[in-house]
Amino acid sequence: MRGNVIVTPPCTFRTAEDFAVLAGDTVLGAVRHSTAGGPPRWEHGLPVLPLHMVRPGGPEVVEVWHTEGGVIRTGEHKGLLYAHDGEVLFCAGWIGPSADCEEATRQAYVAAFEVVEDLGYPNVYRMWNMLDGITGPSARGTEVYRDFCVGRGRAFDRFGHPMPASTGIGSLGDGVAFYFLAHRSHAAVHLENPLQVPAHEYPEQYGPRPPSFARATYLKPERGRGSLYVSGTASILDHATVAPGDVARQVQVTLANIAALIGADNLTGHGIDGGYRLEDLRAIKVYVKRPEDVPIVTRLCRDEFSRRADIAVFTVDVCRPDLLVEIEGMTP
Ligand code: 3EB
Repeated sequence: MRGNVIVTPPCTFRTAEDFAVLAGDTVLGAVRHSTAGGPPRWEHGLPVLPLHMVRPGGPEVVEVWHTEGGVIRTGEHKGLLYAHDGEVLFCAGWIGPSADCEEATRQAYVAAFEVVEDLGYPNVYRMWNMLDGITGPSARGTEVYRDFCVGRGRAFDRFGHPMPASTGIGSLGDGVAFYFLAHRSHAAVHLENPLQVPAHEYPEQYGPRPPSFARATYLKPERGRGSLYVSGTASILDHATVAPGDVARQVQVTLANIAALIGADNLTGHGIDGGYRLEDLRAIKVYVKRPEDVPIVTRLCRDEFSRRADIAVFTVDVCRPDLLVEIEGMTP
């Protein structure tokens, strides 16, 4: 049996003030979407990753990962900070600005897989990557996101680890930051989207190494219903951007992508019973490239998602110049 603290969903979005009250009770780790980023740090004895995702004067959003019980242990490995409760591992790292984004990313991801192996949480089920200047030139004159994908891919190759649900998105500054979750015993079932080419099979026009992620990961307990983690999803069909310049249509295509991904047909095809709808999603993050699009994107999302869902909207770059929006979420 697990402890008696049941938190549904395992992730909530809080104000900085609420986090200060909560921390130390049911928290495993947190991500501060704030006005500056940097390396992960200890707060209340827990790993906290600051991300530069909010403009000055904007509200900080603290993404809190809760624990359902068990003794929390914490540690550090090559600059990565982590906490684990016997079932779930939360780990955060900072790659920072670097002369060689590919090699720095490779090393950071190698360190991440070392944590996973050393601590015995083999089932990585969700990763996030926030990249300053994501579509801009890297120090070596290529593109930051392309370098990142090469370095990350090399680390995946070395460990032979399955590719989980992920987010790759811009930030407003302070290099490259990442964090992830892994489970000790629940299986991670990785899903693809019937409407999209698997990202790891994108053709070369998008970069020398396709990105290493699955469209979603279903975390499957020994018995009972699991949770579905939806990757950052964009207005992409097959591998091509749809409706460049038309933000409303991009939101519609993105939401249709998510609906097809989480629906009963696709889940059954991956050996998972049941299915989900957009209104089942919680802890939703919406990334909008152009500040002027925030009101319409927010309205379109509010119309489709549950009023019970936490929805956070950030104004940051997306990984292709023609993509205007990316959306992610999870089921409780
Ligand atoms: C896409 O579908 C949009 O590189 O980890 C979405 C989710 C995207 C994750 C990643 C990138 C990543 O290709 C971009």
